[in-house]
Amino acid sequence: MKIGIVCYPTYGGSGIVATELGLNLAKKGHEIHFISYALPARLNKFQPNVFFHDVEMPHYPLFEFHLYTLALVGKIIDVAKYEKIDILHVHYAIPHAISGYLASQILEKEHKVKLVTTLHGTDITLIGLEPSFHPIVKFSLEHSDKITAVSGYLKEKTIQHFDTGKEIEVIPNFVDTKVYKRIDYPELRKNIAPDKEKILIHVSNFRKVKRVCDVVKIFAEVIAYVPSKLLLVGDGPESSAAEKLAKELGISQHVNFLGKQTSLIELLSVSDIFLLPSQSESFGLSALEAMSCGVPVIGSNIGGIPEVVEHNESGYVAELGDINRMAKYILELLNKPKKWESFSQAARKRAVELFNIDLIVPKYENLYRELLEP
Ligand code: GMT
Repeated sequence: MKIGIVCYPTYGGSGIVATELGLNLAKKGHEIHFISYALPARLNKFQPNVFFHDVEMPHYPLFEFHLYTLALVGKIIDVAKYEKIDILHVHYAIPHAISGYLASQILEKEHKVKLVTTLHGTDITLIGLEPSFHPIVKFSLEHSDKITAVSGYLKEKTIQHFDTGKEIEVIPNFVDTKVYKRIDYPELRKNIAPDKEKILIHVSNFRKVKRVCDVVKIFAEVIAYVPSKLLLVGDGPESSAAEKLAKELGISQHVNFLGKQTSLIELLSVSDIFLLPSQSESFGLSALEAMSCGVPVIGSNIGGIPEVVEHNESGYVAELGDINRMAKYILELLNKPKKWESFSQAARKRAVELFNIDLIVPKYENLYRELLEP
């Protein structure tokens, strides 16, 4: 099949899912055309059957604001027409779904394209609820040929807020468990934790919803009992607040701000606990990648997190903002090596058995095929 994939190119989970999906489909022989305003973060090396189309932004003094939605429509039309795309798969509804719809309508007489919209989270639970966006999201969902959501939670939220009457298929996010696996990196572990401290890790885009300051507060409670180090991977609006807090709490020498990193597998492999105390999370892809590397997850009991992390098996979930409880859960695992080992194995097993790329990508392939059936 010839598939166009529209996504955000940044480090966000929706862009990562879209990119990994496209790369895997390309390996299976499909022709994949990524369409975005920059090269997606994980599309950093040559692969056969993979093409990238840059959305160029026209500048004109009259336009005080960028007209990205329209520039994207133009690029989709161009790519769909000349590359003969069968399926246009847009990730994150705003504005991709409405751009996809407009492009397919404009093209209708010349070339038919089926539109698949995958919902990722705040496109439904936050931004999509803005009064000016709500009718557009609702319309674009009603006019998508297929809608998918990355968790049961997100499906329910979509029905609740948008009531389109259309079927929504849950296709969970996935991880390549052959790539994301725990490997020994003794040198790296020694560099980070020279006195055999435990290692806690958090990976995100440091937006407010990720509650990075909670991560620092939880760590402050843990380090009071167990010598540990905290790795903060990623960058975003909350970085400086988290840094300031670590200084105020007198623990900054044990907190490593690593910024955006590409070698996640190494860092996850040397980590003992992954922290995700978010206040909004439709799935929690970073938690799944950690689990695949055998890292138990401590997170909040919200959104799709409990669908990924099985409480008391592969990690623990606690009420949002319950720093005390999350710290207690971490200490429980750090102080009991046998328990940690069984959680680590359960986390890996869950990733392999439920969320492995080889199980999930065929679900998208089947969905595309069904849409193309005459
Ligand atoms: O929804 C967002 O704000 C952004 C989006 C992203 O691009 O990172 O994150 C969402 O999609 C991820 C991939 O499906 C999920 O793992 C995240 O849980 C989800 N974020 C939220 O729901 C806040």
